[in-house]
Amino acid sequence: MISNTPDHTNIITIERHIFETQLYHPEATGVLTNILYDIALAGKVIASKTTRAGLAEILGRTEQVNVQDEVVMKLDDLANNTIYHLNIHSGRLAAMASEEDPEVMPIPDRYPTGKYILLYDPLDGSSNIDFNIPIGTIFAVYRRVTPEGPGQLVDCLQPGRNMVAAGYIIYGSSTMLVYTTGHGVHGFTLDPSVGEFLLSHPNITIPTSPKYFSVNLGYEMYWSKGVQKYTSYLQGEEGGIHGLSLRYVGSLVADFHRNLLAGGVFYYPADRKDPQKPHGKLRLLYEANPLAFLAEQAGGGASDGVTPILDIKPQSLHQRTPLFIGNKDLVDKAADYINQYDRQLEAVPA
Ligand code: P6P
Repeated sequence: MISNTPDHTNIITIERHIFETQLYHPEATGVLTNILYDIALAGKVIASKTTRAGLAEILGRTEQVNVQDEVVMKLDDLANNTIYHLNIHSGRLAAMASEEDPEVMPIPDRYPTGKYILLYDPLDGSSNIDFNIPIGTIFAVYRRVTPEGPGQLVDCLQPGRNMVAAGYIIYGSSTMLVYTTGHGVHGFTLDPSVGEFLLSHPNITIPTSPKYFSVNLGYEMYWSKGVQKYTSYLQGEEGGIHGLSLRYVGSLVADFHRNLLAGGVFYYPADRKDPQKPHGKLRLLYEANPLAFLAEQAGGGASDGVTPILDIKPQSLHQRTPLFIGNKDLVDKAADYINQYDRQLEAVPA
């Protein structure tokens, strides 16, 4: 006997949801939908490894150092290769670029090329792997701008406003995939018993009253005066906002996810701590842009302290940017303090 009780009608897989969202795009040919399927599959593979990292001897460091001059963790390497090899042959992409690889990765001649570009951070926060702290995959999808053939650097250096999809997979107490194609933000939780991402958080919007602010206060001495004043404001000093708690995991996806669901602001400002990284630590293409698309789609905002992240024209593949992201009024307040106390921030590559 067919029933229409919620138990039976509420099982919405990510495949069904992406397909139904695709209906907003009459010109869509299903290719973007299939790219998102493939990312979800990569997430399932990576999740299966992260939940066994302690047992499967894939904890710890490889001998490699990546283009960011960071030691590559074994799980980083596995995640990077999983996403690459699940997408390289599909005929849906013209190129990929990974936070772990120095150059653009065009589709080799032996495979068909498609019309999309995939930029990804395979496993952000990987330095936390050994401590069982949530980590995440972050991705952004663009249409290519070159007419044909293997994708090129110019296809990857598009402003974030051109993104057609973005999201992240967080490997925490549960594995969740959160994505947008420009029609709201939607969260899916992996049900390990059936191996499917099931809709658990439809139409996520950032709560209007924030609960948290997230920043590494250990670096306060290195910040500009405007950012120091902003931080005092968030702590209730000098007529500031009262009642915010400080939560900082040190894993961008975990910090962003908490603020997305509970309300708050995360910021990683430019600092004088590392002369090699005058614009802060986070990457524009693989971290700031996709999360900024999600934040704006959830009713929030994201800037480099002055300029909306999605308006920045990237100059280089691994460009870093300061990042203020979360409740729009809190992001805008940062700009007020920075404009009042600091010279104009430059959103140019490090
Ligand atoms: P810090 C992790 O290494 C990461 O790239 C982000 O996930 C995180 O937000 C940030 O760095 C933490 O950096 O300097 O506070 O340890």
